[in-house]
Amino acid sequence: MSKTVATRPYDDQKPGTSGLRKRVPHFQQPNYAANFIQSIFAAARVEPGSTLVIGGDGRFFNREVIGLAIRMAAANGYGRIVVGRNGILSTPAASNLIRKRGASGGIILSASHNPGGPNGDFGIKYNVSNGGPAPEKVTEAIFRHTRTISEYRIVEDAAPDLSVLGETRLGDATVEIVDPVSDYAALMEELFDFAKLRDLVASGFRLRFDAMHAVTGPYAHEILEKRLGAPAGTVINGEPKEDFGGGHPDPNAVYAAELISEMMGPAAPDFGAASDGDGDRNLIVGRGIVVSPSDSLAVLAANAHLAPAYAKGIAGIARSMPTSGAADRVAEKLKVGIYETPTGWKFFGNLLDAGKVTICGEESAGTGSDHVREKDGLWAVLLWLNILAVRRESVSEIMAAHWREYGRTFYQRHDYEEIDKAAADGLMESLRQRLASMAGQRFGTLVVSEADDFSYKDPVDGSISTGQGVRIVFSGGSRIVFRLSGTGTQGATLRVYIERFEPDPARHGDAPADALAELVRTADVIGEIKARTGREEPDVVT
Ligand code: VG1
Ligand code: CO
Repeated sequence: MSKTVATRPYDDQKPGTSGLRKRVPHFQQPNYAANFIQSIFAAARVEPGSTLVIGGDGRFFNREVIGLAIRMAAANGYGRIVVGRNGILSTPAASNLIRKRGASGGIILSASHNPGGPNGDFGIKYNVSNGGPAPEKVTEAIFRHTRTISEYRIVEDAAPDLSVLGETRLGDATVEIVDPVSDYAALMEELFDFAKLRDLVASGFRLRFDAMHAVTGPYAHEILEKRLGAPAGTVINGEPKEDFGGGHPDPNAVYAAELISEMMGPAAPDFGAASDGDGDRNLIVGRGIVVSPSDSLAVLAANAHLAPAYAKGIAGIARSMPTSGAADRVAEKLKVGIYETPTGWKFFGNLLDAGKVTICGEESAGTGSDHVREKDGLWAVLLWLNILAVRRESVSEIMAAHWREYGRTFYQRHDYEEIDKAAADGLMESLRQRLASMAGQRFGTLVVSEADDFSYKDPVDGSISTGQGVRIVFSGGSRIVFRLSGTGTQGATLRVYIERFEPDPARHGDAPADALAELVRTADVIGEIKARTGREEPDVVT
């Protein structure tokens, strides 16, 4: 029934911030995907008969790799393989399913916010039994295995039809095709006050959700339109497409411009939101206001108690290092712990499992809680709606009140995409070499108080992650962070994160570009960005 196929290693299968991501043609090389999947199974070392969850964001090449993964799982000792119908599972829904089914792990086929299609991006990510992305010791073991792999195992039979719900036998395993939405929607009903949300919607409150032709379409149709009663048409771009309709499923000002322009216009609904390719990110837009993700994290943490699941309060907050300090001031006021982790959701898993934190977030439009072990786009939308349903204020009123209470942290991230890899490495290396002499240096009115290369010691398992981004802090607390992306597939992407705290309410209405102008200029001086990359401007400002 099953056979062993000889293969040879590839040298470039090192997982990045969130799994292995490459262009589709790269993944289509002989045995490229099979090698990586076999290496996952080798590193996972699961008990025979365990359950594995498989799903993806519906992008081009998903079906082929899902069929392959099912056949390989059946030959590698799994007893039950749970797959979303048509291979669809949003990342948070996959995380939920892993937890709910007591699975030993899950394979998620996605390149998240990266574009899809025959020449777009593809990705494979492994999540462990808590439902969260594999920690670094597992991704390192996967990578080690990819370097020496010589064979993989696969059953000879074809994988079952992914469109038919129910169970079939494949080799010694049972393959179960499940509805991708129902368990997730049930979880959302447990967390939030759906009766109150229905009242809000029935009161004439208007919302718009842009699924960007990605995985959240079916979830948003079911939850927002069917269960909450929002009119048909509330969800736009709600049909998942293999190439995301030619778009870039990244919910930010550049790629969700259609939603944002509607929200800034005269007939704007009360609330707008968008999610990314695999459904774990969220963009929140009020009438006339785009909420910065770092601020959204702070507002959600400060108001979470208004939703049933968090009525008893939160245990703590975790944010990735480049995320602004807005959440820190909320934690201080709530007298709960605040943790600063490297970029990527995998670093939140231990803190959530240990009950040290309830809410986590990243500046890259990811927020989530202990309900799963991934960031969760629709969860953030529903928590916002639950807060709005209780407070009955507009998004801009909520933001203004939040800034009055906590002060405002102006924030921007500047991305320089597909720059020359050697230039990017050189820029970071030069910064690292200058770190020791940086303190005390003056740039215009700014004086450097501290500079370092962020490293993190996990407070639960003691593991250490180094080289996680260069931080330059100025007296007064303003900050510039430089790091290279770990999710790109072409060249290098430089991310420059800039923030400044403003306590004065009279200045809270300033435009972020004005509030941050001196820091932006200084980032170029210190980072030598123009000189080293040849770029005059960032490609994306979020
Ligand atoms: C980016 C974001 C990071 C996020 C990661 C995965 O990583 O900055 O915050 O966790 O994408 O998100 P990087 O290394 O490119 O900066 V997703 O929605 O792609 O799963
Ligand atoms: Co994503």
